[in-house]
Parts: sequence; C-alpha cells; structure tokens
Amino acid sequence: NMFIKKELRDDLCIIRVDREESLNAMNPDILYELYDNINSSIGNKNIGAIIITGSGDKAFIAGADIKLMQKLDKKGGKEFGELGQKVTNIIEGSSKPVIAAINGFALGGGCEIALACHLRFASKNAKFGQPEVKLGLIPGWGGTQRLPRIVGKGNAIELIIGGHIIDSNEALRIGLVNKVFDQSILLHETISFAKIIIDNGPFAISQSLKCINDSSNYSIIEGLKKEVEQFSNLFES
Ligand code: CO8
Repeated sequence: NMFIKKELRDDLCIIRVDREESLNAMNPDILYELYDNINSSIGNKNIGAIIITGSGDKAFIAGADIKLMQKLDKKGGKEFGELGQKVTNIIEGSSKPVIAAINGFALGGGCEIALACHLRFASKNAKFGQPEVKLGLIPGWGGTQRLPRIVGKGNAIELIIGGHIIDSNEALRIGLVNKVFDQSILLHETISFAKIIIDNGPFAISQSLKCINDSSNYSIIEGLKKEVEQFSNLFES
C-alpha cells in the first residue's frame, strides 16, 4: 500500500486514504489500492465493518485528481470513470457495513465515494459538493445516480448543476450525512456506532443492506417479494 493506510481494531477495519499533500485526491493507483483493501476486508471473516476516512484534518477526499484528468482523452475518461465506478460499486455492494468518516472536503469523486458508503458521519468542518460542472464535466463515479436516491431529485439537481459547496449543517439538513460531530471525536463516534452494528446479527445486517440496495432495481411488488423471501430465510439461521 502506497496511498492507503489500513488499521485493524478488533473486528473493525479503518481504511485511510493517505495523500494529504493533495487533499487525498484520487488517481488510478489509489483507486486500485482502495478496491483491493475493500475487497480483502469483505473477504476477511474477522472483519465486521469498514470505515473509510482521509488523512489529515482538511480533507476526506477532494475529488478525482484534476491534474491527471487534464491529460485524458475520451477513452482515458471512460477508463477513469469505470475504475471509479468499480470502486464505488464494491463499496455499496459490500455485505459488511461501510461507513464514511468524512473529516473535511468531500468534493466530486470524494463525495461520490462517500455516497457509495452505507452511512456518512461528518465533522463540523466537512464540506460537500459536486463541482464537476465547473470543470465542464459531470459526476462520473455514481453521483448522478446515488445522490438523488439519497437526498432526493430536487436537492441533487441543485447540487450537481449548481456546482456549489455546502457545509455539514446543510448536508445534514438535506440528508446527505447521517450525523455531524466535532472533528476531534468524529472517528471515535464512528467507531462506537460501527461496534453497535457489529453486535447485531451479521447475516441480518448483510441481508438488510442487500434488500435496501436492490430496491432501486425493482418495482415495489418485486421488492416486497424479495423482502419476504430474505425475511423467511433468516428463520433458518
Ligand atoms: N486533484 C488534484 N489535486 C488537488 C485536488 C484535486 N481534486 N484538490 C486539491 N488538490 C491539491 C492542490 O492542487 C494543492 O496541491 P499543490 O500545493 O501541489 O498545488 C493541494 O491539494 C492543496 O490544495 P489547495 O492549495 O487548493 O488548498 P485550499 O485549501 O486552498 O483549497 C479546495 C481546497 C477548495 C478543496 C481546492 O483544493 C479545490 O478546489 N480542489 C479541487 C476540488 C474539486 O474540484 N474536486 C472535484 C474534482 S472533479 C471529480 O472529482 C470528478 C469525479 C468523477 C471523475 C470521472 C472520471 C472521468
């Protein structure tokens, strides 16, 4: 690992994006490392939950690496977009809860990585936005799909075509984050909540996540059918 610091605390894995000098901006190397670390944590039976955070006290992830994107053509843009989507998809699809501890800027691709997490806890100084339009781009790592599902279509349109940055109070108001804490206690509080989740039945947790995630692909009738199937399966365990 060059850009990721991984720490195990009992049955909890803390994955830290560690490129503080660039506000943890993501390049392909970091995306590959993040993917591998998430993947191995999901596969590790000793790990019950995953926390993603950023190094330093300024940024969670300030986005995709802008300097690198300036050199991309259409093919390169597609590859970089698909790689980021591969990472956000594995996060969202994780059978173990993934919590973003958002300790500062979560912009562009950084906000999209947070959106893929199952829960978002933020520090008071955190800032959020999808400023891609200011660069002549649109969100490419899931923002147009996940943001409206989390904050509603109207709020998502406002953020994506406005391109402006919001603070943690506004993020809490629109439901972009679950909770806000002082930066000094953010990680501690995130860990405490992760431990509460881990103490609940792991299979019930993973099946809850699966039903909720899959709901966007189903009609309500199909979704309810899946729900009752999963519900009844749990009587076997
Ligand atoms: N990419 C690369 N470097 C970055 C990035 C970034 N996204 N953000 C910050 N940095 C670097 C700065 O260049 C600077 O490095 P250096 O000292 O070498 O110039 C260092 O981090 C510190 O940053 P600042 O000096 O700018 O710090 P400030 O406190 O003055 O400002 C901001 C902080 C407001 C966060 C500012 O850095 C900023 O605006 N950054 C860019 C934020 C942004 O626009 N992010 C979205 C990028 S677009 C995106 O993520 C698209 C995702 C989908 C991709 C689809 C694939 C094609």
